[in-house]
Parts: sequence; structure tokens; C-alpha cells
Amino acid sequence: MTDNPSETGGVANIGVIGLAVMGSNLARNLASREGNTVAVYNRTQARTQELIAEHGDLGFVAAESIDEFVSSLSTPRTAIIMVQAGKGTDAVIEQLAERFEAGDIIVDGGNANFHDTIRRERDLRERGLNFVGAGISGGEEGALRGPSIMPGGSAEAWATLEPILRSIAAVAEGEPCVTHIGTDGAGHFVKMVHNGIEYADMQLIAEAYDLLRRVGGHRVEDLVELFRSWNEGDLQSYLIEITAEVLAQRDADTGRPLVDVILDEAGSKGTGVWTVQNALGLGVPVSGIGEAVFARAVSSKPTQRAAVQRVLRRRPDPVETPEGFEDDVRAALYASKVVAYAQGFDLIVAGAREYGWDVDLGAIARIWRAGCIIRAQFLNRIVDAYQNDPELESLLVDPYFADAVAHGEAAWRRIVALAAASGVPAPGFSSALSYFDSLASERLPAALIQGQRDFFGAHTYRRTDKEGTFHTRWAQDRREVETEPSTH
Ligand code: NBP
Repeated sequence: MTDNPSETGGVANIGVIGLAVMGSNLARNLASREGNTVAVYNRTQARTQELIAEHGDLGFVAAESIDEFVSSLSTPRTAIIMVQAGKGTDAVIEQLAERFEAGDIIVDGGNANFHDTIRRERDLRERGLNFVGAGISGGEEGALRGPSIMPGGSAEAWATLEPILRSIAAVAEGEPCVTHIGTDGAGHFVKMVHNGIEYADMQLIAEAYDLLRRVGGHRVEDLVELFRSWNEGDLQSYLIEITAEVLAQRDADTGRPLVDVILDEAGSKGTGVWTVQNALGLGVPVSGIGEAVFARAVSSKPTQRAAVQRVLRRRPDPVETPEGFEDDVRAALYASKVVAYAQGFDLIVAGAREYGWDVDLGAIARIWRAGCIIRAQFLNRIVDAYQNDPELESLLVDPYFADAVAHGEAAWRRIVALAAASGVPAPGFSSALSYFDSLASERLPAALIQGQRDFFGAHTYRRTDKEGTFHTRWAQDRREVETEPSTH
């Protein structure tokens, strides 16, 4: 192996394969930073030609074949794959792996399932190659101007990638939004949780908007200013900012607010579902993300919605809104958002434990402060929380967040009650409050559930007042016996 490009014939320190919107933007971002020479290749040559025609001044090394691409890279050869997740990614990995040598680095910057990333990393490691699954957030604009980057993979690969990725990442308060998350699939896992939190955050904002309109009786026009004012305070975030922009938009055809002519069926690309599936497997209640995924699913069932609407004879009468209703909604949104993030970070902790990653939660919050969809002021508070106590049991017990939630708690309860009384769905707000109340309750009805389980399945229970495992002989004399823990 050599670092001398003349011996390998390569001049590019980094290559990008896959030049659709994400890949070409990332390649442009890379090429615009000092010190980078970027090789580019795409299966269909027209895309490469288009990039060169429009941005050839950035000094790309354009390849017409995969062999040409590989030989244009200096060692250790480093290539970022930006192709469709799944089979396309596997195909490109194999093409590179057949040509790369020990120590070279293949980065998958697509939205891969982290289980695939773990498998690919293991396979390529056995072939002497470095494989890095890197979550890249921020969409096409982020790829071009600076995304938040969540790379996994080996420390060896990180040493080469760090200066390159730092050069293109978004910057928050002087710090590039990239950190080595952990080995193998850690980066794609954390990107998955990021997307899950994004679902929850969007759902909560949508519920706030709905309550303001349908319970508070506000016109869309008034809400634009309200969301803009919220964006000046502790809710300041990209998602609140774009909410105001979407609400301000008028439809050119009808003159109505665009939000009123958009079909109310929310789609998704599946990372929210992955987050919930994995959380279920790991036993982590991410109810905020779950409710957000389910709310999109409900919205996308027009036939079922219409059928229920037909049989419902009466909806609740309008409810009088109390003084300060808008502030109450804002407080409920903030408190529910704290819960959603607390649950997301719990999932990262559980994933790290399960898959053996040494993650730095504060560093993750830090790299989400710019470049990505959930970028927000709020994340500075999470950085502080983990800086003060890296072993924090839950974000909800951090003094700042505990205080903030306590401050908004009464308003949160008023809003959930008002939503229920008004017949306006608020699954995110109400499930967040239930989660909070569950953690805050000294006793939970789980005791009764254990009794039921013991009754029908002899699943046994433990007692509050002595050690051991017990079973009541429900079908016989109803006497309690000490027993072995149930394994079924
Ligand atoms: P797409 O996901 O639309 O994929 C198109 C690219 O994949 C083209 O370059 C295409 O080559 C290439 N490709 C396919 Br499809 N099958 C291939 C194969 N078998 N061999 C070689 N190349 C193949 O592109 P994108 O929207 O730019 O996204 C790229 C990645 O980034 C995806 O994994 C996506 O999930 C992820 N991502 C996207 C966003 C976003 O906002 N769009 C955000 C974050 C992450 P061709 O030109 O020859 O057909």
C-alpha cells in the first residue's frame, strides 16, 4: 500500500458513486472544499455528463467506467456510495469490493437499514476492507450546503474520513456536525432514530396546528404569525420555521391557503416504521414516534375514515377555550417534544447496549444542531444535559427539562383534556402525557396484569415485601406458593 498517488495512478482523495440528486450535491459540496479532489461515477453516463456540464469548474475527475473510477482514486481508496438503498447499494458495494485493496474504504451514504450495514461491514471486514455506513441528513439542500453526518465503521476508517467529512458537514456554533457514532451499523441506527424523532416532532407540530384551528378557531393567516413568534423562543427549530412557511403559502389556482387544498393523507418512506419495529424488539417505549407513524397510517385510510364518518351521527359541540389557550398549546407542544426526544435517546442507549456501541449522547445531540431536519435550539439543552450527566436515566430528569416540563404540566393537561372534549385527535400530546404519568406514578396497574398473567398462564409474580418468585394456585386452593420464575 502507498499514499503516493503516482504509484496508484489516482489523484482523487475521495470518490462519489451515484449522481442522482443526493450524490451530485454531495460531490459538489466535497469538490468545493479546499484539499478535496473528487472522482465521480454513475451507472448511467448521462448523469455524470450533466454534472460535468453544469459544474465542471469544480475540477471533478469524471469516470466512464467503474474501473476508471477506481483507478482515479489515491490510496487508501475512499468512495462514498449514494445510490438507492437495498439492492442497488449491494450491487455497487460488490463492484467496488472486487476492485479495492486491503485498507480501502467504502462509505454507504444512503438510507440503509442498519441491520444491512452490520452485515455488509462484517462481510467486507473479512475481505480486509473498511465499510462505513454513514447516515446523512438534511435532504438535497443539506447534501449541497452541509449535512449532519452520522458515520459508523472502524476507527481506522474514521481517521481517513474525519477531515473529509468535517470539511463538508454543516457547522453549528463553530463545530462541524459530524462525529464517529460507533462501530459497524451505529451511524445508520442513529440516523434511523433521528428520522423517528423527526416523525414525532412533525406530528406534535401538526397536532398543535389542528388544535389552534379547530378548538381555538384561529384562521390559517393568524397562525403564520403565531408559529413565527414561537420560532423566536425555546421552540426555535427548522420544523417550526417551515411550518410557518407552509401555512403562509396560498394556492395559485384557488387563492386558498395551500394547506387547505393538500390532500390530508401523509406518506412515508419507512424509516419511522423501522424505528418503531426496532424499539419494540428492544423493549423501548417510543410512543411518540409510534403515534406519529400510526397517525400517518390512519390519515392514509380514506375509505375507512369515510365509513366511520358516515355512521357517526354527532360530533362534540365546540368547547369554550380558556384564556391563554395558545400559550397552553405551546407548553403542551414543548413538554410532548421533550418526551419524544427522551424516548429517542432511550432507544439509542438500548441499541448501543444491544449491538455493543460506545456512543456519546451529547455528541449526537451536538451534530443534530445544524444541517438536519430536526435542527433546533432545543438540542443545545440536550447537549448540556448529557454534559452534566452522561449517565442520565432519562432526559426528563435533567434539571432543566424537569423544570420546563413541571412549568408546562398544568397547561399540557388542560390541552389534552380540551382535545378529548372537542373530539380533535391529539395522539402525540396525549400519549406523551400518559408516558410521563406512567413514569411519575408510584404504583402502576402492571401489578394487576401480573395477577392476570399468573391466573391464566401461571406466569408467576414477584412481591413488594419479600424476595422470590410466587404463584397463586388459582384453580385449586388459592394458596400462594414460592416457585421458580416462569420461562414461558
Ligand atoms: P435515488 O435513491 O433515487 O437513487 C438513484 C441513484 O441510484 C442513481 O444514481 C442510480 O443510477 C443509482 N442506482 C440504482 Br437506482 N440502482 C443501481 C445499481 N444497481 N447500480 C448502480 N447504481 C444504481 O437517489 P437519491 O435520491 O439521490 O438518494 C441516494 C441515497 O441517499 C438513497 O439511499 C437515499 O435513500 C439517500 N437519501 C436521500 C435523501 C433525499 O432527500 N433524497 C436524503 C437522505 C438520504 P442510474 O442513474 O444509473 O439509474
